[in-house]
Amino acid sequence: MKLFSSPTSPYVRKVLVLLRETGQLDDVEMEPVGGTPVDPGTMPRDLNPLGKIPALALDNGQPIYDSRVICRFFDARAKAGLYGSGDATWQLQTLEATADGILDAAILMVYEARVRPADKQFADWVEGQWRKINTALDALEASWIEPLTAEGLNIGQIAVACALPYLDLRHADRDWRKGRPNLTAWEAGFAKRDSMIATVPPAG
Ligand SMILES: N[C@@H](CCC(=O)N[C@@H](CS)C(=O)NCC(=O)O)C(=O)O
Repeated sequence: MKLFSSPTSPYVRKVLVLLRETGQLDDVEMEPVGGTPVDPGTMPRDLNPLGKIPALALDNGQPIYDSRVICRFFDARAKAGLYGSGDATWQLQTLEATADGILDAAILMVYEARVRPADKQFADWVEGQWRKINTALDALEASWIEPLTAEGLNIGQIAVACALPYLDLRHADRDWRKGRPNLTAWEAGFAKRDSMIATVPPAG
C-alpha cells in the first residue's frame, strides 16, 4: 500500500499516529507529495480527484481517501476498536469531526495568507475561520474532556491530539491554550506518546 503524504499535514499525521499505535506502519510505503488549491503540484489527482492528501493506494490500485476513511480502514484492518461501539461510536466520530473542522478552518487561514495575493485577502473571513476554531476549542474544554481522558486509545483522542499542535505550528500567536487548562493538560500528556513524538512535523 502507498500513502501519499506530507510531513507537515496534520491529516496525514492522524493516519501515521494510528498506523504506529496499531503496529501497521511497516505495511505502508510513504510517497511524499505537495501542492495547494492554486497549484496542485505533485498531489495524486489520479488517485483522489479532489487533489488532497492523505490518499491511500491499496495494492490492487483501489484508492481510499480522506483521513477519516483511511483511519477507519486501518482501524478495521487491525481490529483496533478505536471507534468504540454502540452510542460511543457516534460520540467519538463527532469528536473526530470537531478536530478535523478545527483543521479545515486553520488550513483555510494558512492558504489565505500564503496562497491568496495580499490585495485580495479578506481579514473578516480569516477572523470568521478563527471564530469557528475558538468555539470548537471551547466545546472541547467544556464538553469533551471525558472521552479525551477515557481509558484506552480512541480516534477522537488521535484527531484532537493532531489538530492542537497544528495550531501551534501555524497560529501560535493566537494562543489556543489561554483559558483552557483541561485541554492544555490533556494535550501535554498525550504529546508524550511515542507515536506523537515520532510524527512531530518539521518547522516551516
Ligand atoms: N478532509 C480531508 C482534508 C485533507 C486536506 O485538506 N489536506 C490538505 C493538506 S494538509 C491538502 O491536501 N490540501 C491541498 C488542497 O486543498 O488542494 C482529509 O481529512 O483528508
